[in-house]
Amino acid sequence: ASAADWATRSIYQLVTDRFALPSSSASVPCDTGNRTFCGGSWTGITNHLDYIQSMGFDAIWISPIATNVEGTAYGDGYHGYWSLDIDTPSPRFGTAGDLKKLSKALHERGMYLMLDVVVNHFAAPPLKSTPTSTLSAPSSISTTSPEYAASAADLILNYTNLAPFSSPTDFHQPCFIIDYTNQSDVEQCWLGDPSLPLPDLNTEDNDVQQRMYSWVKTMVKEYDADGVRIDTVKHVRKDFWRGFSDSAGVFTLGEVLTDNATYVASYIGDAVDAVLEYPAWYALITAFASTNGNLSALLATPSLNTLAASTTSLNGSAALTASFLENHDQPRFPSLTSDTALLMNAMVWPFVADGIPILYYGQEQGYQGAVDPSNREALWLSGYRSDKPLVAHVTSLNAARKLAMAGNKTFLERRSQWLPQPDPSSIMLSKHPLLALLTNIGAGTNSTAQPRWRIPAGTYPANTTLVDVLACERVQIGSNATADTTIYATGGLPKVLLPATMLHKNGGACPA
Ligand code: ABC
Ligand code: CA
Repeated sequence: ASAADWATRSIYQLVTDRFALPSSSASVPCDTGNRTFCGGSWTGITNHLDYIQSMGFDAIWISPIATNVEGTAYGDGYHGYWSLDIDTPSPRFGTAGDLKKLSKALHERGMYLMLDVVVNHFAAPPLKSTPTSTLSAPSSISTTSPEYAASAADLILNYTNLAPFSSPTDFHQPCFIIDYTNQSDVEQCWLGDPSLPLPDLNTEDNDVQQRMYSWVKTMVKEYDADGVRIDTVKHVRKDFWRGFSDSAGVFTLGEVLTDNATYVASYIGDAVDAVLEYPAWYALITAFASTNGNLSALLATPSLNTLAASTTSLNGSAALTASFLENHDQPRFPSLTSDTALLMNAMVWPFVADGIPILYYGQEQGYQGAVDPSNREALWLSGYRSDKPLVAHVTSLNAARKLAMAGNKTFLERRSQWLPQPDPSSIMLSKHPLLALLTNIGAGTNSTAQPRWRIPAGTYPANTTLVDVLACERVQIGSNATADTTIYATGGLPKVLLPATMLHKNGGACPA
């Protein structure tokens, strides 16, 4: 599937090991702190597609499928990012046949499959391990510590287990990235640390490059994937990626982890089809993680689409970003605040923003895991309950976006726009015909202090009846075509508005 195909979609991101057990009757504990396999599998996912689809998602992104290293100082590669053998799907998650069945089951439902691929590195536990790093000291070694500074060249690694690249010359010379502002360090030095080095693939080598290009092509074909999420994009020279993306032959979504919008935008089009919206994510967290959050930071975040349009060789109106509130690398939002009104507001943004919305599994069940590895809880422990308030919230948000697409042919092309901020604790994001009214006043503020929104005259015609699809309540635009319409918040909750006429056709959101 192409970028334009993906633009209409809504993605559910999951960690295969943590999403669903192969047999639904079993209930197995999963202590995230152990950093080991909990038993989730591809068959488990296949058996729970109803759960995902009934919330309105029409694509899934699964964690990397390759066989990973086990028994390292930081546990096992249950998450998939520590490649050992990229030609063999991990037997931990099932067989190649199971994965193909998942792909087929998705396609029968009209859903897409996104694979996650790692090119930048493999993983190789050192033969002599650093004694100070153990599971009881789980945070990574400080880059200022003596162990880290110890020459990476002293590492004794066994490359022979790695497949298909098993020679030191297939990798860059050992050195750990210390200076993230130095792009050649970022590209040529290694991620990881002395306790678990991540050998950095020599993507400058022509043979290595050709083998990775044909590898991705084979992967996509073998599992009939519709798209590819690419890990650690900024750690490989930019001009490696376009050929890689073309070779994949499907939509590519890159991870460029930084809050620097100009930097992130420079990868769109020239390297990959789209990027994860990390810059706006940083602002989103700043805005909603507390009732003192700075909302204008979100308004001030430069648009990746605009930046990319002026700095890269992009053309067309394809979706260029993907928006999210949570993922497997960042603390879950409820670990930052227990205020459910703030959470309900922050969750709205990815569904009204320009990017393809992504929801990280477990968010709909109110999971609260903080930093990695706590944010990778087993979903089976939730019972996959669909009567949870956040499940309803997500379902309404997906429905609103789909109704907006159905109601307005230019919904996807028209860039979203922040309307003038009416009040320090309220903001309004318009992506016509959708209008999101957001506030970070929080749930605890008494009713007289609720903020107000002011929908500028002309946003909708006078007398338009809008429906807040979250509460299924009507909101009336005033009869005076030149006057703003003022709306007050209740309980610090957000509103997602659509013209009532767009709701009648499809059911789903609010019954007419
Ligand atoms: C494990 C443990 C951790 C432990 C660590 C040593 O080992 O779980 O507790 O601290 C995989 C696993 C992880 C694992 C790592 C390392 O490997 O999932 O559990 O951590 O072994 C991708 C994936 C991610 C994956 C990898 C590696 C890459 O999504 O799941 O991790 O295959 C960098 C990369 C980014 C990568 C991320 C984890 O690390 O660029 O691709 N994600 C700065 C740098 C970023 C850097 C980030 C790390 O720190 O610029 O490049 O990301 O936290 C902002 C700035 C940012 C800045 C942040 C901190 O502040 O704008 O630039 O990011 O203001
Ligand atoms: Ca690299």
